[in-house]
Amino acid sequence: MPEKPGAQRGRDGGGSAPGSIGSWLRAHPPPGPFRPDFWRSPLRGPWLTSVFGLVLLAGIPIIAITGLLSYAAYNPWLPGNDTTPERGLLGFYFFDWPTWPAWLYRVMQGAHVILGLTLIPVLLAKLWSVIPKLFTWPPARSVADAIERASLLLLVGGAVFEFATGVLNIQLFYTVFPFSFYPAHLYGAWIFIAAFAVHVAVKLPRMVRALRSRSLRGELRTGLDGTRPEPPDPGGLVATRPAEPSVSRRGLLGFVGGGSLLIFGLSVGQTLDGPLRRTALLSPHGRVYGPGPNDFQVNKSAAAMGVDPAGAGPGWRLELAGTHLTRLSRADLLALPLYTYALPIACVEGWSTQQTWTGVRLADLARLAGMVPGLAEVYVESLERGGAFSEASLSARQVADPRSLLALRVNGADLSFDHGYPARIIVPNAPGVHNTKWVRRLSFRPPTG
Ligand SMILES: Nc1nc2c(c(=O)[nH]1)N[C@H]1C(S)=C(S)[C@@H](COP(=O)(O)O)O[C@H]1N2
Ligand SMILES: [Mo]
Repeated sequence: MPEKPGAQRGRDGGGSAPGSIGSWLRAHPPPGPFRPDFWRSPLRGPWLTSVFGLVLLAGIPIIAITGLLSYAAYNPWLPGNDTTPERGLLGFYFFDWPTWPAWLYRVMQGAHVILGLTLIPVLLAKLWSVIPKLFTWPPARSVADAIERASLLLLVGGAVFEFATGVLNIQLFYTVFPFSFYPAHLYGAWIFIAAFAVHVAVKLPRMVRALRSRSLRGELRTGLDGTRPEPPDPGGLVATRPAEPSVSRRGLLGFVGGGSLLIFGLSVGQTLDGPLRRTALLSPHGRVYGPGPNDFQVNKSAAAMGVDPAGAGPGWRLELAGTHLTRLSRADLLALPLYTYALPIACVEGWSTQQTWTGVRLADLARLAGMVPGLAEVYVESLERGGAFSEASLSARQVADPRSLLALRVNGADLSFDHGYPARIIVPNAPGVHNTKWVRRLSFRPPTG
C-alpha cells in the first residue's frame, strides 16, 4: 500500500532547515536511551505493538463501560453516598440505578476487576513494545508533535494510574493513597478514556495496516530460528541495530498470553460460589470457609470496624423515622412478615457471593414509619462510628423493591456479628457497600430531586 508522502517522515524527518537548532539537536542526541541504536530487541515493530494494541482495544472499552456504570450504581447524589461526584459534569450519565436484574452489578463489577487484572500483562507488553518512543530525540519537533507527545503522557500516565489505583484498591491498600480512591479513579478514568479515544482515532489506520503486514498464524508457527526483525518503519519502533533474537514472537506472545491466563485463572474464583472459589489465590480475602450458614466472605469484621458488641445486645432497638419515630426490638422485627430471597453481595473490589437472606421488607418498614413505598427513600445509619461505609442512602426504587430486606437471618441462621447482627440491609443489584451491616436507624424521607 503506498504511503502518503508525509507518513514517511521518521526519525530523520522534521520540519527544520539544515543548520537550525532543530537539525543540530537531532544530530546530537544525548548518550543512552536517546540514541536510536540503544534499543536492540529484534521483536519490536508495528506488527507486534498492534497485536497488543488490538487486545487492549477489545478489552479497555469493556473495562471503561463497566467502571463508569459502577459509579452510577452508587446513586451518588443521595445524601451519605458521597463517594463520587454528584450528577455534575462527570456524572452526566448517572441515572436511578435499577434493582433488576439482581445479578447485574455482580457480573459487571466482576468483569471490570477480573478483566482489568487479566489485561495487566498485555498493557505491560504494549508499553515495553513502544518504549523507544518515550526517548525520541529531540523530545518534540514541532508544536503538533509536542501536543501528540503530551497526549501520550496522559495516555500512559492515565493507564498506569487507573490500573495501579484499581489493584491497590482491591488489595485493600486504601491507606497508601494521599487521596480518596473513588473520585481519583473516576477523574483518572475520564482522562484515560479521552486520551485512549484520541490515540485510537489517530493510530487505527496504522494499526490495521501493521496487522495486515504479517499473519498471526504464520508467527505462531515460527520458532526462534526463523525470527527476523520487522522491516524498518518510519514510526521508529523497529531497532536500527537489532540484536540476535533470544525469544521468538511466538514465545513472547505465549509468555504474555500465558501470564494473562494465569492471572485470570487465579482471580475468577472470587466471583464464584462453590468449590471453584478455592482457586482464587489472588483474592486478598479468605477463600476457604467452613460449612456453617455464616461461613462466607466478610469484608470488614465487627472488630476491625470497632463496633461495640454491647450496642448489638438485647438492648438494641431499630429506630424507624418517617412521619413519626418508632423503636423496634429484634423480637418485634421477627414477629413481622418475613421474606426469604437468594441475593448476592457484590463488592466493588470484584468479589461476590450469593446467599439466602431472611428479613423484613424495607417497604413494610417504610409503611410502619408512615411513608408510602415508592415515595420514600431511606437514610441508613449503623452502630459503627465514623467508618466510610457506616451510613448510606437507598433510593425510593430500592426501598420499594419487594426483595429489598432488612435481613435478620442468613441461610436459616441468625446473622453472625461479622455479617451485621442484629440486622443488615440487602438490596438486589446494589453495590456491596450499600448493604449496611449493624443497622441502628432507618430514616425514611421523600425522594431527593
Ligand atoms: N456498617 C458497615 N456496613 C458495611 C461495611 C462496613 O464497613 N460497615 N462494609 C460494606 C462492604 S464494602 C461490603 S462489600 C459488604 C460485605 O458484607 P459481608 O462482610 O457480610 O460480606 O458489607 C457492607 N456493609
Ligand atoms: Mo465492598
